[in-house]
Amino acid sequence: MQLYGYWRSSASYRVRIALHLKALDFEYKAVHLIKDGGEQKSADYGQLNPAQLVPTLVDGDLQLNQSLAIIEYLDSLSGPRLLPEDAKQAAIVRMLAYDMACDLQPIVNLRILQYVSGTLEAGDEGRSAWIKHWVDKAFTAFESRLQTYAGTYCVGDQVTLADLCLVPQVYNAQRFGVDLTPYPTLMAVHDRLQQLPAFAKARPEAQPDAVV
Ligand SMILES: N[C@@H](CCC(=O)N[C@@H](CS)C(=O)NCC(=O)O)C(=O)O
Repeated sequence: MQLYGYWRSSASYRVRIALHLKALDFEYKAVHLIKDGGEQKSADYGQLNPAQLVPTLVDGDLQLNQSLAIIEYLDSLSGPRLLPEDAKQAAIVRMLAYDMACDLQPIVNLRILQYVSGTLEAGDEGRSAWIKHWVDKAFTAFESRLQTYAGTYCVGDQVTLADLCLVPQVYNAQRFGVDLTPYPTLMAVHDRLQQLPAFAKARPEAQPDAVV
């Protein structure tokens, strides 16, 4: 199996956590999202993902984009289930996962930030304000959901897809200096997840392409 990703990419980070939780061997192929305008835009990488985004998982003749589709595929292969068997619980897990992966990550993704700061001329200050605004919106709702659903982790006491989607967005928010003290439950769950070996191995700074 090969994972094409980037150390700081939150969508790649989710998939790395899943691969480590499932103890699946994989070869990490770094795609530099910044160098020379971004390797994700190269013709070679376009063969792997015409949307010019990471991650891509290659498993034999299967070539997959979209981190949530990749994680559901990995979930079907082995190891502890990231989506509960119970249909209602699974729907709750998906709801929290999508809060992060569908309603937050896409609007703080690199190309959006480049458009805001560059094309719309908002600069670094405008970019920071944008990130803070949307993180606060999403994390306020998530903090509220956790009052209902959290146990040790986002939904009860088992690690689920929701946890894989939360941790990378916290990394991203911290990277851009967002104050996370208004979200104590979210941060408590995050801190417990960070104790798990699979989450530690998946951290951006632990990747071969990390620049720290
Ligand atoms: N919905 C996609 C999102 C993928 C995505 O946005 N990837 C980002 C990194 S987290 C990317 O490749 N950005 C490159 C760019 O914006 O040019 C997924 O979950 O895989």
